[in-house]
Amino acid sequence: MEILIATQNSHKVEELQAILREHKLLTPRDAGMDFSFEEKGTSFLENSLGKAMELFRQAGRPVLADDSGLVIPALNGEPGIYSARYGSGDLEKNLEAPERNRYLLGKMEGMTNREAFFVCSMTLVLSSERFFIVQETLNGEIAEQPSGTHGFGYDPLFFLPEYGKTVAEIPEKEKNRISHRGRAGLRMKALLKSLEETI
Ligand code: ITT
Repeated sequence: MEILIATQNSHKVEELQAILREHKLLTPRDAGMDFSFEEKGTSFLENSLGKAMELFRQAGRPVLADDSGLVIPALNGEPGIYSARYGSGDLEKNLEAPERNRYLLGKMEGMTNREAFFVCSMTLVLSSERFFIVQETLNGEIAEQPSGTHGFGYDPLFFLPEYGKTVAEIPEKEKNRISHRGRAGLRMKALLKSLEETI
């Protein structure tokens, strides 16, 4: 089926389209819409539901939203729901990922507890009273320096001990199999299949 995806982030669309292969994901731009959403929630879940509901309100057709980010317990949960704008302060534009990653490494200088996890909260809205939310995580550690060129955002810093590599150093297919977004997307795929008859 065709699903509108409530995001401006082309990396998310690419990763999700590779998982939801049997569906056609359309960005608001593909659908001729100019969509933006101010995230005011206090959790990934609230922002994911908010984004999906707002686009559904405007478009009136099935919508999927992904709100995601990086959580670092030693930084009291930062960057968390502010992952996309972390380190940007009052700047009008968000920092580019390499600068943001440098900013994060600076914050963590000298810290020995480098545990971190990614979160992805995914919402499918079929009508204003009919929606489904899946939230998944990926555990890892913050590396001492960036490495790798795959993926996006914090991937070059996100070290997976069981691989001995960062997420940016593993093939994209493998990221999709194990990541927060990959896991949430696979559950969404199964859900969509089970809902087939009722949509
Ligand atoms: P939309 O709101 O338009 O979907 P966004 O990039 O602003 O796009 P979020 O508010 O969900 O999306 O912020 C997610 C940020 O978290 C993203 O910009 C990255 O910096 C980071 N992030 C999320 N998933 C990631 C992943 O798989 N790998 C690396 N960084 C990720």
